[in-house]
Amino acid sequence: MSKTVSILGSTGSIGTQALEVCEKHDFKISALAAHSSIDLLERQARRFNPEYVCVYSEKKYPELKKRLADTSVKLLCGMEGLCEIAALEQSDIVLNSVVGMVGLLPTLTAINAGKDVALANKETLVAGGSLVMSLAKEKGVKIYPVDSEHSAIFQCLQGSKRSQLSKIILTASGGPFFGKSYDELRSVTKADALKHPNWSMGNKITIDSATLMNKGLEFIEAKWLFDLEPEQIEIVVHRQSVVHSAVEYNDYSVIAQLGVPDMKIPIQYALLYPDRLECPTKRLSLTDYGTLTFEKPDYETFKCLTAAIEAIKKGGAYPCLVNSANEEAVRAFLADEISFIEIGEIVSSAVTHFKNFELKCYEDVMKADKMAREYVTAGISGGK
Ligand code: MN3
Repeated sequence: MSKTVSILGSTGSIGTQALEVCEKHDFKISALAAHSSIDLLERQARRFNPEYVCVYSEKKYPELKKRLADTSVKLLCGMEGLCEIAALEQSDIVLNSVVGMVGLLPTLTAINAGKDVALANKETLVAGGSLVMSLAKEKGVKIYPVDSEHSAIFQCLQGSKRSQLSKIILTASGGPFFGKSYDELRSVTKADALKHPNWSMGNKITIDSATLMNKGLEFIEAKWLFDLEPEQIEIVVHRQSVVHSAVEYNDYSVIAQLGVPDMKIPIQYALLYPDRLECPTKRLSLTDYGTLTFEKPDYETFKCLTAAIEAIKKGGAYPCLVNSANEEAVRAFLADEISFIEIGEIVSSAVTHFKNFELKCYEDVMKADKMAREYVTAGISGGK
């Protein structure tokens, strides 16, 4: 049952943990791609011996080329390289864990090439959900969710009739600022926002967890992955991150998936599906936790969450517009250009600012992306 895997985003948090899983199960790595961390990428290339390596940053290409000169690795770069890797003949599955909108085209390319995709890139479904899901259906390609919540839902759907599902319960850790008032959020710093209670992740997703935008994006992803109406998705704050999500059927049976908060479990399920073998992580002890709590989210304080749900209800270009507005706002926050609460203000304003349109092709998605980014950067440099 050994598989051949291509990993896009191999030096990030998901990518490095995926390599641990692949090593544990003797999977062959056909290709590795990363944005610009060439020290780690070089080490990974030497250790896993992929046929192809891609560095997205063209500036880093010459240096990595020099360093890998003594190996047989074929070095690629840029979006062209990412897409070449996404479509490799020899790969059984493509893990897409790149961060941001950059991930959409490689996903579409992999699907077009008939490759199953283990999907950790949120933007793929948030911005291009209708395109991606209809193309996957047309090509008979499977999309395996890697995110812990969506993996949990996917696991809870096994062995039951999808037509008898009544709703899903998407759990949220609540992030580092759960319970704070809007006023209290005015003074939070970058360092506060980068401290997540349960998960260790990249900077972008850690800020998204603090604003709860992450849950908003996951709400949108769940809608596309599981073909749901927004009304069928309930968000519940669960501080311990042990129940990774749940589903409710027509008989009101609720089935949940539990485990320690470690991404290796959902990564492994996506790569090994339907097999369940020992995972390089800890076992869950319910008695060590003792108490699990569940609360309603605060939609007034966490404006990003409300905006994302509003966006998917409106449909069309809106999910893409709010996602891109958020990416720009988070970039500006990390660059000390705006305060924490301004992220929410910017994202909420993006849900009302634009005239809606349909996303019929990749170019439409790029157009919406550009519109939202220009709107946000103009607002910031104009003294927002
Ligand atoms: Mn998640």
